[in-house]
Amino acid sequence: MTIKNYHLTLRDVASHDAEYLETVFSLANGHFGVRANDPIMGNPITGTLINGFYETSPITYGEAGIGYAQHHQTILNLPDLRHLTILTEHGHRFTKSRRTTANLDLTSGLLTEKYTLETMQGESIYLGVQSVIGQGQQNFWAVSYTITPENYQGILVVSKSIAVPAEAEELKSADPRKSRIAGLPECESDFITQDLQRYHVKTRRTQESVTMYLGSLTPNCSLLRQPVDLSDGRPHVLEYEVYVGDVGEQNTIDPAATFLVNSWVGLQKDSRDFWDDVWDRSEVTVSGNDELNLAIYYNVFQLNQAAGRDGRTNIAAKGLSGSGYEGHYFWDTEMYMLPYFIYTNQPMARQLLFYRFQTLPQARMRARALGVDNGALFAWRTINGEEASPYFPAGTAQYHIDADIAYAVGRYYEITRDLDFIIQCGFEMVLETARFWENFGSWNQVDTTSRFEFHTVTGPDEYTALVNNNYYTNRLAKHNFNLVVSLAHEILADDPNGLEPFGLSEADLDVFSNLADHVYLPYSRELRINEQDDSFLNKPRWPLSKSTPENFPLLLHYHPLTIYRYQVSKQADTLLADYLFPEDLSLDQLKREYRYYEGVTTHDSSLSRSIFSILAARMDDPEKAYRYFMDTARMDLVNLQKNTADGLHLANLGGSWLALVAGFSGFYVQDEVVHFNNHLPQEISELTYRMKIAESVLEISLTATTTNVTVISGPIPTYGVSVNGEMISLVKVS
Ligand code: IFM
Repeated sequence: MTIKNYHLTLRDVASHDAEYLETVFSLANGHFGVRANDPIMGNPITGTLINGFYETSPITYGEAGIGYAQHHQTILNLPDLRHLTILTEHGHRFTKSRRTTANLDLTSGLLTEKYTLETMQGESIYLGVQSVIGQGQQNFWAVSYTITPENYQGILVVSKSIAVPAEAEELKSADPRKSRIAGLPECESDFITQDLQRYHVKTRRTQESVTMYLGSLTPNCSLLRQPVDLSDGRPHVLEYEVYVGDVGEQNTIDPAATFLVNSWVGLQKDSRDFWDDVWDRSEVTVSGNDELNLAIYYNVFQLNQAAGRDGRTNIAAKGLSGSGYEGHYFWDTEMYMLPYFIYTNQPMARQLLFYRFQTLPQARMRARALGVDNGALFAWRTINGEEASPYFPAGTAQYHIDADIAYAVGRYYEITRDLDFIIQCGFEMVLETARFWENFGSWNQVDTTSRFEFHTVTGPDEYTALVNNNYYTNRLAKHNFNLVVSLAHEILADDPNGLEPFGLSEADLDVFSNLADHVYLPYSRELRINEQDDSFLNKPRWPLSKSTPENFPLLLHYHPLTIYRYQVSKQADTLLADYLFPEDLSLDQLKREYRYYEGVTTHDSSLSRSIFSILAARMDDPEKAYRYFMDTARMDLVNLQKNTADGLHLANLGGSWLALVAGFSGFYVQDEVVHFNNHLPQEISELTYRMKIAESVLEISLTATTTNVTVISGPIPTYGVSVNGEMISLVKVS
């Protein structure tokens, strides 16, 4: 398979909203992200975001309650690294700027843009901007400006510095998806030499700090008031590099020496090497539709840009492309984005899971705050592991997050057999979450049946809150109980005393097995479908057919209590469980459920459509799957949710990969057998992608009539492979 030379460009780039462009063309490397702000106009609020660098402030409640989350955690908006000031020799400043082209090379990570600049007096020049972010060298970002005369051919005075941001006003928005503004941090800036600036930023409450350096890479070029003579009519190039330190890093680097090593060309190579490796492991080609192919390439690109790689950080709901949702990590990671990493890059998946592990102490404290004296409850939304959701009905009440994390640990182990990780970290998470379920649920005797139930819970559907027995939650809790038992047996098989450090006996395992067997899963005999919860099907239906597009998303137009009283879903809920556990239900039941829940779902959440696409494919309705997939694949490129300006929808990006892999190619793993089932829609003539399972890179290629799976590198796998229901033997291609 040849890696195509994919570039993201937008037609009529100048007609797009500036903030939308800033997000879409943002560059990131898991450590920090640089929004593609106009270098002249800038963006007064947001420019650079560092993963996990946040400020706290007390949450003020009108009416507080015991155990409510105490502190906001808000990612810091750091200075705009792309900003440049240009004056004519007469002191006329170029204040008007028009972006005429933008081109993001997805195979190298190089962003190339062109602008036309103008002073109030009508003098104009062209500005070319190329920028790249270090991928191996994760502390670096570099930019090259090319200035060319238009009607102005005199001397220019160019200045570049990291500017201390102005205090931004708190946003007055009723949109809960937008970020709050963190208070201004302490900032210090000095010029070590005329071509090297140091900028130090420290949060006031958390007392965390980061040091940045800005250096000129152009010989004899001062950062401030550098003259550039355009009278020769030729383009003039100025190159700069920025070092963005790690959070809390001691100031031990020698930036001048480091900058010499990481030249502009060096950083481009560093970036290209990284992307070569990514595409080698996870290339996806959708033939027959270039636009779609580009979209999926872009999504995979952005997933890789967003993911924290150090085990200390994770993937924010908006990645590092915007400050929406305050830079918080949600269940989005485990259920929507982690699968991509589990099946293409296991060391990264391990790091993302490790992040959760190191928040276990906070999760234990959270469980205590909820009156549970054994077990752990992970935060619904967080950066530092503490709960940061001030609205518990759609926050802490979504305690399915515990089982989501356990589920992800299980999926990781299934494919890696990484027992070391399980013993060191994974098992403790699965055990502590199982203990939470054991303590938070309750037994209920109904006629002759003993049921283990979970009351007052919010499932993934955030338009239905604080109900009893959410099907998704209960099904995932049941899985959590089963998983603790099966992983315990893996540990015991390795070491008969292996459970001692966890204070666990075989009798405890019997308790978990018994709980798993008795978790109640609501089912409607009348409709012959799984019920979203005990009350959902009894509520009046929201009159979706009478609602006009202006009424959506409902969360921006109606009080939660209005929405909660109706049978209306924001996103896939019961269907999400059906996707995760295909063995649970017959195709007929799936079809009934799909029809029913599709009729009450608004897809107001970006986490919804990908799941509807996957299940439509499984139901052999590839055309419907394709329609949902189109929305999923291009969500941010077409600004479908109308808030891409606040950042990309990372869960959907992961979901779009899943829609191809789990949907059109019917991939799932069960009982050590990897299954592929061809559900390709006619709009796609061929789908080819790569995945890494255990030590083998597989290439899967589907057309309307063929399904081929080959080993590209690594050993022939020991696990079974089933294609369209038949077990096959894999061969290695050289
Ligand atoms: O985690 C999601 C949730 O499921 C729907 N609202 C947005 C959150 C962050 O993406």
